[in-house]
Amino acid sequence: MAALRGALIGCGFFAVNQMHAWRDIDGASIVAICDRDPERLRIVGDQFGIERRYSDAAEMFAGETLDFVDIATTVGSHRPLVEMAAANCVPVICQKPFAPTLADAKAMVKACADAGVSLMVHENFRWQSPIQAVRAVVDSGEIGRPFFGRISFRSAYDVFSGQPYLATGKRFIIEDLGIHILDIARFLLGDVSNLTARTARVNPDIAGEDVATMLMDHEGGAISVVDCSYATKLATEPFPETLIELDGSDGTIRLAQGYRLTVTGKSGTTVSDVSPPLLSWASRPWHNIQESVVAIQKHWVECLNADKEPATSGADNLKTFALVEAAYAGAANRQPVRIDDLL
Ligand code: NAD
Ligand code: 89V
Repeated sequence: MAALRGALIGCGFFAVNQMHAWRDIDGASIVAICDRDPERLRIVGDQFGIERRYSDAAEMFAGETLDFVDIATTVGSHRPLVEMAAANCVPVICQKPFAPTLADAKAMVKACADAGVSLMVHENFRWQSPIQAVRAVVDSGEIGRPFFGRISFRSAYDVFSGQPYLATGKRFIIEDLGIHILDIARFLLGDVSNLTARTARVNPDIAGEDVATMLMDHEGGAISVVDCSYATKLATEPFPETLIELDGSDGTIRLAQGYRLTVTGKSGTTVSDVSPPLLSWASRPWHNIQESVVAIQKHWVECLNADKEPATSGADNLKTFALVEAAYAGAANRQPVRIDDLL
């Protein structure tokens, strides 16, 4: 089968990981790139040997024959670019956060559905190998029926040096990072019916909230706590590890700092190291995230070739995005939010 011809829009901080991943994946290659910043276009074009370069996405769609487009710009441009892909009948991957609002996200899903093009949100955290390892244990039935989960991300890592825009938005940790952790909660425990949230801003130098605590009812009966902080100074900085506690009717799972997975279940207790591999182009501590980028992009190629809906399709991601909206609304009025009312 001929390799799928892809184009990348947005050649910034994170797109470099996506470009490395595309280079590692058989069956797809990036044939054109686009960025409105000529310096970023030059840096990424030269690094990855891409000759076909555009400063305008509309010109790129007009000038290229593409099997898919990979949008790695920041959130403000996601809706027009996804709608442009749909109008050109080009299947599309869009970075998280998918949209500024749930109404925008719904319109983007509809535009792609109406055009009959596949849409995947680059929601990669659930593709991290330690998270996949936890899900495999749940699926094995070893701990029985999960009734409680705590999915936790607490850190004081300086994310602002690489991504300065994170310091300036009115929304910060839930929209940027919590969205991943809420998606992991859905991935492990299923869809959510109700959410209660509290937020705080500890760092006085940023505009948005940097601490969020959420309590959720899952439709299958489990309860989870999702807690996120960028104001938590620890003896050993855990960034970017997500720590997990799951209690089930027959046992427990603990994913602890240092990628240590302890399972106590029907067959006793096992402790294993589920550290992600360090890919040749990856760098610690980002290697966990970097490996998941390869995994989600491989999944996209498999889905496109098999005409299958991706795990984090636009439609699926609306259910994660609704949790983000619910968390902000619920934290503002200190009331629980019913998720069905948003979808
Ligand atoms: P960035 O600002 O470094 O890069 C964005 C690039 O897009 C810039 O070079 C900018 O010039 C370009 N751009 C913006 N609008 C454009 C348009 N209309 N046409 C062409 N180019 C345009 O941002 P970043 O830190 O790389 O983040 C990009 C996205 O990736 C964000 O949505 C962010 O949340 C997400 N992200 C995801 C992960 C993850 O693990 N999934 C990690 C970091 C960032
Ligand atoms: O994964 C992300 O979306 C990043 C970071 C881990 C820094 O929050 O923005």
